[in-house]
Amino acid sequence: MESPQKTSYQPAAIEEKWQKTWLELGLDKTPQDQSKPKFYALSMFPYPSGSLHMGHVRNYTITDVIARLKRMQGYRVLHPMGWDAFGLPAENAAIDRGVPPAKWTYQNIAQMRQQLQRLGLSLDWECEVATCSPDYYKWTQWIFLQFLAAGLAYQREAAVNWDPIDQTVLANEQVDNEGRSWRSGAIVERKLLRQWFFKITDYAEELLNDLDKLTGWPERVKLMQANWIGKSTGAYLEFPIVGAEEKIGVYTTRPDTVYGVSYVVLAPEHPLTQVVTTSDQKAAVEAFIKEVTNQSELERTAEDKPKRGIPTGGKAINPFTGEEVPIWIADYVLYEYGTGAVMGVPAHDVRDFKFAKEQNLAIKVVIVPEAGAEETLKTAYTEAGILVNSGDFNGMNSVDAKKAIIEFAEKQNFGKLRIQYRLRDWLISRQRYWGAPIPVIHCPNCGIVPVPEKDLPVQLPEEIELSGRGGSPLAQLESWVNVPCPTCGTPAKRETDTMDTFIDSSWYFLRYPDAKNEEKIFDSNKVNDWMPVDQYVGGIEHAILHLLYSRFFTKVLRDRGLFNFDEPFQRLLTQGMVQGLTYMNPNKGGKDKWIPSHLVDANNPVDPQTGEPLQRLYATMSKSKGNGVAPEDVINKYGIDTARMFILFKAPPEKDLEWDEADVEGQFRFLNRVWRLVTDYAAAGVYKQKAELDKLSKIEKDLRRAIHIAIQAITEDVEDEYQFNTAISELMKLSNALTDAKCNNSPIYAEGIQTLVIMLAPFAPHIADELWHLLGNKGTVHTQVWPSFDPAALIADEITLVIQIMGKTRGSIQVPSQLDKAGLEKYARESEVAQRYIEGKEIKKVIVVPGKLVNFVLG
Ligand code: ANZ
Ligand code: ZN
Repeated sequence: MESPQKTSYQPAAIEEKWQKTWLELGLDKTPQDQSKPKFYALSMFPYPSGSLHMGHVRNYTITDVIARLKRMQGYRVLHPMGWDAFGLPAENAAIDRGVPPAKWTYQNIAQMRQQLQRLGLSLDWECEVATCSPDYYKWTQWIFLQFLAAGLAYQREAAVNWDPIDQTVLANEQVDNEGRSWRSGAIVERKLLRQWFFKITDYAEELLNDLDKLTGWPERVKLMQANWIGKSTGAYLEFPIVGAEEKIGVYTTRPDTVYGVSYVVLAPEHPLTQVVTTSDQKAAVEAFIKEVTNQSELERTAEDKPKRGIPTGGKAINPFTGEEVPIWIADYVLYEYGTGAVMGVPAHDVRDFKFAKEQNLAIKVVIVPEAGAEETLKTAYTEAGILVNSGDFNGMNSVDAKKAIIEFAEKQNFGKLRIQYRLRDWLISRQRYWGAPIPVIHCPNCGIVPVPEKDLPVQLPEEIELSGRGGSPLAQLESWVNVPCPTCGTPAKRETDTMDTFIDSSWYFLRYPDAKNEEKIFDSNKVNDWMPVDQYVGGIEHAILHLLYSRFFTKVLRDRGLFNFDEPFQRLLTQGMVQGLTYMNPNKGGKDKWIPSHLVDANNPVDPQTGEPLQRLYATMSKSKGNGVAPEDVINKYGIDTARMFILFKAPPEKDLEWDEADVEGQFRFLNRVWRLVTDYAAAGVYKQKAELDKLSKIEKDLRRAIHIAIQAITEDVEDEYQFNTAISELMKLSNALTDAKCNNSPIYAEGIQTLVIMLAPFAPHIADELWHLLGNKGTVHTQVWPSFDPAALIADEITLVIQIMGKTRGSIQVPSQLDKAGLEKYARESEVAQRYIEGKEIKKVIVVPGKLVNFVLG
């Protein structure tokens, strides 16, 4: 037998050797045979910014451990990677550097792919996708046409967030709470533009209801989605306008307060403002509208800001009371929500109360907490209660009154029940270059004409000048824009908007199972086979939009007959942030207060400029705080396996992780201990004989128990909840048990060493394979079957029994594990410990807790 020489642990050499071997063995290839159950392990694909950071490393390590584990547990695993490669940053960077976005992006991809490959992740690179590649966005465009055909894509004029620096439309979530652009920092303006939308509101109800199916999702994420969808149930009520044909429809969740209406408010954009405004108010109203339309939605609805409004001079009639009330317009009423008009009930709505106080409008109480309560108010009473001053509905409670009032309105034909969602249709068009062109042509005869499928993809022109200003770059390229209409041949124009990059990432997981297909978006059989994703891993920052859009796409494409499942992601793990040691100068303000850690002496943390002492804290690693740890530095120093072990051991996956060099060092030492343990054993000659279980010594039995307890505990830790930190603790315990065991020539010891190496494999894949090899095994440890435990081995021969006198612990004894209560009492009575206290005393009672203790109560 080969007797390996004793060597020290050399991570770099081992990594190179095994990564090469894995490639040769095709270990990471997606198996095509259907005999095994499938497991689809997916990390959220990265934006190719150019370099990998620690957050990526953590994300992909978690998914990789799961993928490796599932392979060993007998699954065929799909574990792919790709690039979310379209988007504004590439374009901006390209403008700064004069390099075309495509070139810049592909360079970044190449660089990051290399970094990823160095991590030894078990990814199948054959299904790699890049959303900016024509063979991918061809299908993004095809999906757009599916939406168009289904009536789920439409154009309309919309008040949009306009970034005056980047000259582009921003989504609401790209505007921060100060009303600034997330990229340029400019104060966002409002602008009316013709835009493309996807009708996600058609799926609001299903998107909400199906959250119940997502049992493998964190509750917190489901709640965030539910709130974003924001279902509310209320009433649509119509208020006739005095002196006009039209009626103002309002949406209210409190129809029970309708007798308290003292005014009606329209959003400034509401078309009826023209109708209701009297001539003497016209100039003032127009000035007000102009002012308001420049504000972002956030500015308009901010809690702390005074509500601004102006009377139109018009009057509306409360259909319940016949009373005439003034019609106002106000900034806090949003045109995009409900009907864009509100009935003002100051007594029972905080916002209306404030507004009425400021504008001197009537406040009429119609709800009281209980019958007979006083009817004066210092603030709005917004709870449910009993109706007063409400005609026939007096004395009813709010719940019944809502129903009765809606019924009455229905009968009288001026209102009905209405369900309303906060979710709006998804504005998908961007006036940008680096995205998938929207595949339609505008023809003067035919209107909007979809680009025929055979002409897809509509390629992005490469010979483009990017200035970074002045609307869509594509619109400036005449040769690209002007085309004959595909239907009638008349000179026509291409759509020059590109799609929101959230569209690219809403379906990439559907392409991976059949990434090379040139004929179709994918083979339905393959997608039905692999989908849904069994475990999705990524950042909590995608808890709302990316996940909601992906769910929406899945439902639409299902309804187009492309596959047969309802939800894309069975289980979701949102990993925590990686935090770095951060230095802050509390005397400095703004971004200057963060002192990059490479400028600070850890033993004496002072500001290098001023000498002031610095505060130490942990914060999410970022360039701006200068607190990042570069993955390559850690890997060069300790190796990939140590980095993985640290990441997995330091915190459970969903919790934040504080990067700590001492703990990294600790994991490095552990791997070195395992290295010594296994190589010492291997050097002594591997003992292959089978153990005779009925002839084991006590030492062997104890070791076997330790091995099987470890198998049980680790298997449970890595199942579903993915408690990798406790799994690694168990590996440490097993390693210690082997180090201490005085039976290293026993087959049980051999079993222990093998089991340790096999269970180490998903966590520290390179060292595990090297040790596996040094133990005289062929091939790779990663194709080994995950061990299962023998329940019989878990049972201890002896247990520790605590002896108590009058409830006080006095000592403990070892007793056989299989005793009944009487047997336990007998052993306890006869023990030296008990004898010391009970000799010559009267025993009034003996309490026996099987498996734990015996307590003597004395007289
Ligand atoms: C009258 C009323 C009386 C209201 C009362 C509340 C309390 P949710 O639950 O979020 O759907 N509202 C309706 N459309 C609006 C718009 N476009 N812009 C601003 N506010 C609007 O909120 C529904 C409530 O928000 C509606 O119920 C309406 O005010 C207001 F004691 O109507 B309520
Ligand atoms: Zn035409």
